[in-house]
Amino acid sequence: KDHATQPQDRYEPSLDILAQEQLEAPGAPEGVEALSQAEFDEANKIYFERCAGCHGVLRKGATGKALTPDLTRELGYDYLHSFIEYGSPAGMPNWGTSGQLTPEQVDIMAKYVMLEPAVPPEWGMDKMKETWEVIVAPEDRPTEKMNDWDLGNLFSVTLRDAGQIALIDGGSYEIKKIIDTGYAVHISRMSASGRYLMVIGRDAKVDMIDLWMEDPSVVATIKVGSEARSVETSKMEGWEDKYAIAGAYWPPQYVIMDGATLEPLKIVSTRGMIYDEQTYHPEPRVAAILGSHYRPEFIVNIKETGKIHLVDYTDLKNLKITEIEAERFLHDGGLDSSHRYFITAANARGKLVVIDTKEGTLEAVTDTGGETPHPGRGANFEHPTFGPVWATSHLGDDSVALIGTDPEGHADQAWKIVDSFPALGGGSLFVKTYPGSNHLYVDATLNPDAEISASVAVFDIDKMTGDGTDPEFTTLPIVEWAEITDGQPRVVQGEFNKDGTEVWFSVWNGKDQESAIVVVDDKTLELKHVIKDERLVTPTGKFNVTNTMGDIY
Ligand code: DHE
Repeated sequence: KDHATQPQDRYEPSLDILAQEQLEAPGAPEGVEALSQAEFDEANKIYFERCAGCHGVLRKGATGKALTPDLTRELGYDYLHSFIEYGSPAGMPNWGTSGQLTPEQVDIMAKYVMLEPAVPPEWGMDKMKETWEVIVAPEDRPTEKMNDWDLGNLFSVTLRDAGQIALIDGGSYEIKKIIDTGYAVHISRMSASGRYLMVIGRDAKVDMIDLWMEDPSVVATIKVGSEARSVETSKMEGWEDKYAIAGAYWPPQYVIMDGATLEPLKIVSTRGMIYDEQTYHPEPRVAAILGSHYRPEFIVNIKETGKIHLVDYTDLKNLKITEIEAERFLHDGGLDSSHRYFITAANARGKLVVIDTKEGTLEAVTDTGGETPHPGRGANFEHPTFGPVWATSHLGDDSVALIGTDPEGHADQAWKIVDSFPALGGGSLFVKTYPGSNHLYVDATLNPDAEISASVAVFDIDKMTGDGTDPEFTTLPIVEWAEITDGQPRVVQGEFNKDGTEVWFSVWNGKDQESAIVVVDDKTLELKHVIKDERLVTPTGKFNVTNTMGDIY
């Protein structure tokens, strides 16, 4: 099927934290103009915030072209200047003509890319140990739950630009506590027992919160690099809460930590060969990480080399890593309903990669037929025609694709795209449903149209015929329900409560504007509640303790 591709806001990793690093200006050989330290500092900041996501910290190329001095000096100042000024149809933004960079900034950026790249510092065991702090030692922590909180129905909500999380009670909607975490905090994950909440900031700071304390607080913290996006814990039976793992964008590495103290135990660099070309890549970033339920392993997505590591944590001294050739630009993903298969997007390649976590092998690589799949953890449900499926929406077009996930009962459809149909528009980030729910929710957070990014599409699962006709959807006016009129709030990431009766959406506005969380009744699709509070600054991801602990989505 053809799907309308849509313009969308850019959604590439930006390396905000590296932009704060003070790096020394390199000298320039004859024929290349040097920059003053002040110009170099400004150029570095612009480069890490706007360019490094596509071109790489070391400028070796990723989704954007390589910009190493051997290439850029060949191209010359005039060529580079007009490329930065006007952009290209291949995806380079028109930084100059759009007014995002001033003429002076375009000038220094053209000169900057002709200089040697500035290399941010490494972050080995020495630095990890320096930043590691056990605030409450395990022996001083409670041996049972000391508060009257309904932990199973607690939500950890990312307050992105505040560098905090809000712990919100799923029954009363009361904000129980706000906790300071890392900068531009990104995701929360639960330990297998439901006791420890792990939160990671983009500054690679991991905070471990003990939910059993009378007043749940951070009990251990560490900085695992200078830029990061993912954290996870060991989920295998017999290994619950034993280990934690965090993956970094810079330096490109992941670290296994003690699950009770966050003591760093083993750092693995991801630098190495790209899976298909088998050429060296100096900065393969770590994207999604998942704790396997079938083996004592962490499943680690390595973006630029297109490899998935299955890291066996039973013996860290004799570490066994299964390295799977998958596809380049691995990003996010989740498990199927049986928890046996990990399905993940190689987003810039338009593909889904399926790993059999029981056998430890690659099961399939499938084209979604859409532009830039972005599933979050995906959504599992029983399709009336195709049986168990897993859904993803797309950033680059309006399509929702369903992949068959039942190789035993529906072998013909396993790991094939069985249906694809339009939702509200491009710029979608997350899909959501719940076991037993009849609804599939699809957001359109980054759609340029304010009305679309303010709404959510809902499909009736029992009306999906699978006969080629596109299922109809209902549009929920989430921002209108929140009664917020200033700014351009975007609706992002549905998350269910513990028993699957309500789904919560964030209304994500500017830092100085009002935001909210809108709670929808899953049966009636009616507004149930709006959570508003001046402490709810830029709420984005929401992680229900039970659902996050058990990978229910
Ligand atoms: Fe995320 C998950 C990376 C921007 C909200 N995001 C992830 C994961 C990765 C990632 C690798 C998977 C983690 C895992 O499962 O272990 N995100 C990135 C980026 O590189 C990117 C594109 C740009 C950047 O510079 O950070 C980016 N992400 C965003 C946002 O702008 C979002 C919408 C708002 C925010 O809070 O920053 C955002 N990302 C999320 C959320 C999840 C996530 C809510 C977890 C979804 C879930 O259901 O588990």
